[in-house]
Amino acid sequence: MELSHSHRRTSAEPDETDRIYAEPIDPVPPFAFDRRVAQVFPDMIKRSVPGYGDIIDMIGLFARHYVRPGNRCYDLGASLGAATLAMRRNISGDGCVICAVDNSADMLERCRQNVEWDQSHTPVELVLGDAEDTEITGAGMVVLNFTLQFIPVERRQRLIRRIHDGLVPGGICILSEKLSYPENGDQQRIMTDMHLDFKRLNGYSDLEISQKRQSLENVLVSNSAAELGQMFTSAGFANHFEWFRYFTFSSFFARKAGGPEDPVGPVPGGES
Ligand code: GEK
Repeated sequence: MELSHSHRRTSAEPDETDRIYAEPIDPVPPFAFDRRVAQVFPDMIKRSVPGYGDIIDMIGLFARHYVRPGNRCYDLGASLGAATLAMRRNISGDGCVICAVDNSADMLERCRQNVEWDQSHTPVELVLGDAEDTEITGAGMVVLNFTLQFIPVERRQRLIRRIHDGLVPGGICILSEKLSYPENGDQQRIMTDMHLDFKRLNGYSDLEISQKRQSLENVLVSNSAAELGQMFTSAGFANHFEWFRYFTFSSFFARKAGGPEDPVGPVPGGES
């Protein structure tokens, strides 16, 4: 399989512009992944999360490098399936299955359309359910791309442990999150300001930015990088590190002990 960006598009439908918070709303309801969000989600996440497209592309490359024939892969909080398709387009080994899980029926319905539209061959199981209840087994790769931040804080460690336990030796977890900086007020303020400017640069008005921020209060709750690192360590991962950061947006790589020292990805006819 050649490396290229030619498969970057991940939606069956062209992106629809996010205008959900463009008009005044009073009171602003808590953010929910409902039908309106599902409709505009690709546009919303690209204009709101710095580096999102690059993280998706690199999830594909991690899959190419680490997923081995026969592995199961999980995309927990799959939304419209961008990470699922990135993995799918990069897995060439036989016998792999990708399990895409989301607890929003509206998001999963659009994910189903995107998976049906995509041409690559690895089977995808679509699961309408809670990431916390998903049985994880025989996993070569588990992706939580901006999902953990929506799960109650006190239950996050349990999920990270379940992911670790469900990975095969040498299997990997990619965890992307918006971070908080409790020990560095200056950094928190500067990175937050820069992120607001990033959203303005992408065409969001101050009203949209402020209403979206209100809607996410107590819905999206961030951890610090140190807290996430501690979760990986307590769960038993052999190593973990941050491979990406852009303002407050971060992505971690964590690997379970064992497996081949230097995997080169699924080589046709190679070991399982
Ligand atoms: C992407 N990963 O495009 N169980 C299952 N799904 C959940 C849960 C839960 N407990 N809580 C929230 N979700 C995607 C982007 S978006 C991130 C992920 C964002 C789902 C929720 O329905 C939504 O689809 C997703 O997690 C979070 O790579 O919008 O900032």
